[in-house]
Order: sequence, then structure tokens, then C-alpha cells
Amino acid sequence: MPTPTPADKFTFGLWTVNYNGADPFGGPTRPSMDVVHVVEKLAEVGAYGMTFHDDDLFAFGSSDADRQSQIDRLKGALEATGLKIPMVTTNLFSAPVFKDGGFTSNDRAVRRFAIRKVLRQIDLGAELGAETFVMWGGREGAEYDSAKDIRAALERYREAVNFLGDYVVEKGYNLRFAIEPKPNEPRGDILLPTVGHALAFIESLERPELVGLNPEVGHEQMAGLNFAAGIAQALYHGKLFHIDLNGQRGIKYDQDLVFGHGDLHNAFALVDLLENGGLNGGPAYEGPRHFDYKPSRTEDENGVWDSARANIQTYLLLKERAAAFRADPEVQAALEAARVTELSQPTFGEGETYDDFVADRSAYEDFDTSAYLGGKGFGFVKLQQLATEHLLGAR
Ligand code: 3MF
Ligand code: MG
Ligand code: MG
Repeated sequence: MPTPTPADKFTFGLWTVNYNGADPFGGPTRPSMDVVHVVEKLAEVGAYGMTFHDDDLFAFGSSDADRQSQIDRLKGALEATGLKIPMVTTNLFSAPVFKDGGFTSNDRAVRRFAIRKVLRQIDLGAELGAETFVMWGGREGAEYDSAKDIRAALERYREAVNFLGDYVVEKGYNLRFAIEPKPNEPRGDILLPTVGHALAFIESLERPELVGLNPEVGHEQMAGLNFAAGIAQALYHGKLFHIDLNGQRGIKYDQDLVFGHGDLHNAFALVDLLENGGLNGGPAYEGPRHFDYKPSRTEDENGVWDSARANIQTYLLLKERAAAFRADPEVQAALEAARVTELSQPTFGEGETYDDFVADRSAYEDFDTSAYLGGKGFGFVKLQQLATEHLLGAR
């Protein structure tokens, strides 16, 4: 099995390995673990860093003294293990006060409280050296169309994110924001439900350069979307600031399975994209490989750490498989035959004018479309089978 190194930048949310197994139908199956123990164990399994919501480290409503004591304990564990905190986030979803959202609650006092809660966590993140601040608006939404004025809610969302952007700039923090889309759960419908919705929203902000995405495998798949394709578009727009890796099997509740324990073909394409920049090259992803999963409620603590290692191993194995896929001369020939490489060629010639274009008879008048009936197959299936054989370790 491949061994992880800090350069792999594997990170885990404190809330992931520390998930106690509670679900809407049953209580916890595991006791909660102390943060110092979690940090030590994460270092042992080969993680580079950990991320956390404010409420993961100190309970909602903690006194300042209790909050500080937990921060100090975390800092001690980080120093002892060398683990980093590359990302932090705020919990605007667990406490009853957020039942109709944080930034977009119909209740204005809640909106003001939510933003103050975020400011505190931004300060802490900056102090711990985090470079990314994730915003997952799990309660920003509604169950009923009559309950939420969506345009007003988006305007309040914008107002909040613009304000936070001003805050980090004024404070001189080296922190960027990453919005995490999700279509539903816990709300019936959540605002900014997919990568595409969030990309459009970001462009409406006052400081769009400060705001990118933290897409999650399962969240896009809950909407029936192709995750690797969404990530390619996020990279294309320079907006892949962070990523949540996990597994999901189809359009259902958020399963948060181990990375790869879902659509393995798409996970293979994703790792190839993140590591190599995709089929035609292009900028790869350099940020943390962040696992946001839930160890199944059937597991004991040993099972928790086995599942943490499983995320890392699956990623590293897929990375090896993707490298083998790319290095295989048969794959290279199949990519060529499938004209995948040809898509990098601009459709227009250099300096080609409108007049040149319409004068080019080969583009239209002399173009033989009949040759495509029964001919000029692309061979995409052969190519995908080669990918499958590499994925299965048969090549
Ligand atoms: C829920 C999630 C969240 C976010 C987190 C921010 C609790 O489906 O994915 O995890 O990832 O709030 O990082
Ligand atoms: Mg999730
Ligand atoms: Mg997530």
C-alpha cells in the first residue's frame, strides 16, 4: 500500500472522524473523542492537517475561558504533531437559533448574530494559519416556496459575504472564502445548490477574487451531476479553492461514505484531473485533499481509523492508477484516435476573420456530413475500457 506524505496534503474535518454515529432515527453509537487524541491519531494515519467548525472544538455557547482552553489544547497538539490547520469553517446549522438559516434567516437578529459568530471564527482561523474559510450554508434555504423570498435571501447572502470580504482585507488576513454547494439536507432546498449556481453568485460579489468553491463529491452527486466535470469547470474558472472528498451512491440522502466507496470511475477521473490537470493537461489542483466523510455508525473506534486510512489509500491508489493510465502508449493512441487531443485546437485559425471563415468552403459547402453516417467513430468506449482496466489494476 502506498504511504502518505505531508506533500500529499491529506486533511480531515474534526467533525468527520469524531462523528458519533447519531442519525435522524437513532442516537450515538460511539463516544465523542477528545481533540488532542484526534490530532494525534490523524498524524498517525498520515494526515497533513485538520479542519474544524468553531462548535467542533468548543461547544456552542461556551464561556470565553472554556473556548480559550480548548484552543490552547489544540495548539499544543498541533505543535507536538506538526499537523496544520489549512481551513476553518463556522457552524451556522446545529443550534436551534439557525433553524431558518444564518446569513439568510428571515429573522434579522439571527443574521446579525450569525455574522458575528463567523467573524470570531475568521479571527481564530487567521491566528492558526488557515488560508481557506469554508462557507456551507446547510440551513440557508426552505421547505416551502411561500416561506422564503429567494431573491431577498440571495441579496442577504451577498451582503454577508461582501461584509466578510471587507473584514479580511481590512484585517490583512491571508484568507480566501470557499462556498460549499449542496442541493438539500438539512433544508428541503438549499440556496446555491450546485457548483454552477455558486459560480454565478460569486461573480455578483464585490470581491469575486476572494471567493471560490469547496465542492463536495456527494453533494453534486445528490443532484445527479458529474462531480469530475463540475470540478473541471471550477478549475477552468480558477475557482477550485478547496475540495471535500467522499463517496455517495446515487441521488439520496448525503451518505458521506469513504472516498471511492461510490462512483469509482468518477473518482478515478477526479484524481486524474486533480493530479494531472485532465486529459489535455492544464492546471492541476494544489490545495488540500480534504476528506469530509462519516465513519459508518456500525464502526467502533478502530473502524473509525480504518476508514480514515481507507480514504487516503483509495486516493493514493487512484493516483497510481491514473499515472499508469496516462503513461500507457495504448491509452495515448486511443486518446489520439478519439480526438480528445484535437479539442485543444482552437476552432478558428489564428487571425481568421469572419470573411475568411465564410469564404472557407471546406467548413460548409464542401464538408461531407454523409461520411459520419456509419463512419468516423470516436472509439470512446474502447478508451473507457482502457481506463477501466487500469482502474482494476489489469494493466
Ligand atoms: C454537510 C457538509 C458540511 C460542510 C462543512 C464545511 C458538516 O453536508 O458537507 O459538513 O462540509 O460545514 O466544511
Ligand atoms: Mg456533506
Ligand atoms: Mg462538506
